[in-house]
Amino acid sequence: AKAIERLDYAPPAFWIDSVDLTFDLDPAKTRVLNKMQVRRNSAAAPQALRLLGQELNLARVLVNGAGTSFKIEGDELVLENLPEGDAPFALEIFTTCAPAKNTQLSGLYVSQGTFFTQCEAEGFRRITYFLDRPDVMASYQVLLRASKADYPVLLSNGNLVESGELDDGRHFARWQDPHKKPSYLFALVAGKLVAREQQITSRAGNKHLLQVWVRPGDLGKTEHAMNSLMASIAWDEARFGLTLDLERFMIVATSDFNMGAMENKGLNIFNTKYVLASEATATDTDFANIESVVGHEYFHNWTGNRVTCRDWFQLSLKEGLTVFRDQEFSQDMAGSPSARAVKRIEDVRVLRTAQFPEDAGPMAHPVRPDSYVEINNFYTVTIYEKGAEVVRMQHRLVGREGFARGMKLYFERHDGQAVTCDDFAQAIADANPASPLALHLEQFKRWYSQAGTPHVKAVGQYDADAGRYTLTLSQSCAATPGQPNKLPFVIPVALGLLDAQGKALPLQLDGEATAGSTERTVVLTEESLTLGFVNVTSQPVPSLLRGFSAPVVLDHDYSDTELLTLLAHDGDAFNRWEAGQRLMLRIAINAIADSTITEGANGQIDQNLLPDALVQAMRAVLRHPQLDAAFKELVLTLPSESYIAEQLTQVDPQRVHAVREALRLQLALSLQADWAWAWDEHQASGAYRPDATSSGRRALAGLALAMLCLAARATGDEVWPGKTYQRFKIAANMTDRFNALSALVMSGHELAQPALARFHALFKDDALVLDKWFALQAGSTDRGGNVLPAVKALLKHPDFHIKNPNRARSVIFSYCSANPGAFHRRDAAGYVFWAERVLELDALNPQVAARLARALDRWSKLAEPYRTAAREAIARVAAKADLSNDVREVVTRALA
Ligand code: DPP
Ligand code: ZN
Repeated sequence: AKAIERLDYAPPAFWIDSVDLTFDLDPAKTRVLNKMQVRRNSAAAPQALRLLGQELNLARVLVNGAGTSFKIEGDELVLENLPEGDAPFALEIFTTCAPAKNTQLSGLYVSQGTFFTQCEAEGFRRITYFLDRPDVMASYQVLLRASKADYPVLLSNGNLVESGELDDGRHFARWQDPHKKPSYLFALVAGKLVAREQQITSRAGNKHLLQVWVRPGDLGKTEHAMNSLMASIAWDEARFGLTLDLERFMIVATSDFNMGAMENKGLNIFNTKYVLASEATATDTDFANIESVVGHEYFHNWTGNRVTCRDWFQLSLKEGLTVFRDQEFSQDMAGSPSARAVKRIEDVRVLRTAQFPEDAGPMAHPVRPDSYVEINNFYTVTIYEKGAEVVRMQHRLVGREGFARGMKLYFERHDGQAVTCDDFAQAIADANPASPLALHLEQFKRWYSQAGTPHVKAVGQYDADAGRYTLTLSQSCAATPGQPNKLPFVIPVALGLLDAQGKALPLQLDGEATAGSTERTVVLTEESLTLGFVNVTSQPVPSLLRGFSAPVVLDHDYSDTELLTLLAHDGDAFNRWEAGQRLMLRIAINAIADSTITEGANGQIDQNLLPDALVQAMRAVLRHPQLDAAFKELVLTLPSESYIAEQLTQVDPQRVHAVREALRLQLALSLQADWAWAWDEHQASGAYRPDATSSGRRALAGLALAMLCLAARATGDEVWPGKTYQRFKIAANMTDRFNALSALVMSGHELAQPALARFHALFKDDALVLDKWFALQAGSTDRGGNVLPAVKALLKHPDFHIKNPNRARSVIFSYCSANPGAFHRRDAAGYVFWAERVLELDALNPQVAARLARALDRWSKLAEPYRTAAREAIARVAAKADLSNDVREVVTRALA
């Protein structure tokens, strides 16, 4: 398949004003009658109408009620003999499809006896022939007909206008969407479902019906999703003045779903993972994710649905903005400044462990890509998370109120339109004409067009006699595929200065009459910028890139003492955490390179690597009387193996694993008494609540237990594993239970086996909990290569189903993508396993297969023998003749 280029965009040659769809739903053969009102786009040159369709059986095409000639060219239905002029004409197309055979889960498919659709990005063409592109927006009317006994609930977008009985035990429902929409937002659901309902009245006084539809046994797990939906609606009204524009808003959950969830107009379809929760079956993280994903999809109703994308290159227009909005929502829900900082740290951790590697690898692409073969491959952390950072920088450059003004202008200008990333930035800038964003708008847009993670190098120089501190910031960005040279970015750098005692210093730049506040944001636009701070009475410690004010790597030659000062005192919680991470990262990197530090026969390093001062500093954080538990848990967690690996030019994954494990063991052993204290101190009292404070306490207690079990493994102590097993058995909620199970499994204690067996027996009927059970084992700490055989055994488990994406991810992705220490084996068996699974999945579900294919993105950074073996495995996949476009694009880029 050939690449699609952004610059080739042309408006559609025809518009489709309305669509009237009739479905006769049958798993084996569903009949779809599609009646459209079509007219020529008078602005485009006269040409044939080319409708897209995939895996459809075409039975009939009528133009204004009469037969017409047509051609099929690949995926296109080509109509040449259409009425002249730009008057609308009726086009009727009758096709059938086979939902039961649809294992790709794109288009119309069946999951556990219920029909679902997934149309983003290009699934609608698997339902009927259409101009399946986001800039064609139509009014939809949908008639659903099906067996009433098998499919008692019939749902589609918008309002239910009519329903009733038909002959032969069938029934029907007619739905009408009051809003025009692109085809990717179409949805239907038909099956045996029940709903939790809620009537609400908006601030504006409008009444709405909210529904969360699930399988009958799951109704008891929908309260949190409903609460999250109500909170989302209230938040968007309060923060952005955006109200719900529908009488009815529905969420439906399915177990078989490629993504997390989908924002279909008025009929969001969700992966059950992001709907169902009870304290007995869902962890605090699950609760937080549900809140965030429900918010995300709801916020799309404006940012994505009311204003949509002109073409798929603009995907981040809706995704980056909507991730920014869901991040802000979660922060506002978390409440306190420190809980907000915890959320920010978690978001940055995702960006740095997943997006930075993407930006440095073969799949690197700008936030607004220039070219793709398969758009499904571009639902990436770059489009989503980096896209959100690009919006966040705009927010910073115009301020909170300015950003709200910009959003208002964006909707005034573009409501009902399909627009571009440029249109968004323009609206934010135009609403804030004096802002640094408006001043540097064209240059700022390089964040959309240039791939790669910029580095900002900071060099400070203190002149004691003059009381002057000079700080030079300079930027650079490495080449990425297709982009050898980068031009300077607009980089907001929030900063402060601390004295040696950790006190924040008032900031006064050269030429300023008086000192201002202790924090400011400077904007780096040139290759370098020199700042002169005056009246600085002692050597300062700079706190740079506060709150992670730009998605860059900050290089500064901090001394250990400076970092310890920041860790102990920085008023910016993000940088306080960051100082600890830098200290531990530095130790890890030095140890990895140090050939005198050797691994024993068991692959372990038996030596202390952390200096005493750092252990003491970690203890001080752990025991700190004021810091939040959630923050402590983040500080006391070492940088991940993948993040450490990204700092190296050549990666020996086993070495990285061994060093990180040695660091973890040292923290476990040297802080044993402190971990025991932390465990005792953070026991919950009262009813379970998933709020930020209580979940932070559980997270720290969970880390403590993991460390105590790890230490016990080294000392032979049986008390803590015993206590952990006890906690596992009697835990009152899934978070505590799973943390205890995980502590036993990850420390490799023999009690892990009975605990796993017991857990399986308890939850064998709950698919989402079984996913955790599978994922924990596939993600377990490798000891002498024991994880791969365990993973292979899990694939043979009666509860393993490769066609179910959640289950496939829980085993295969947890091993290949999330467990580097177990996956990168010297014998290459992990890579062989990977190649087999990519091919196996590709025959069933190319989207999921292509995600897995990316597990070896960073192969060229690997040391030998991994590098050659990984490349061979990729080449083996690439050699397969009939690969999907999805996987083909990933492996081709990887080998380029
Ligand atoms: N369902 C995906 C999301 O909400 C794609 N739109 O991000
Ligand atoms: Zn989204």
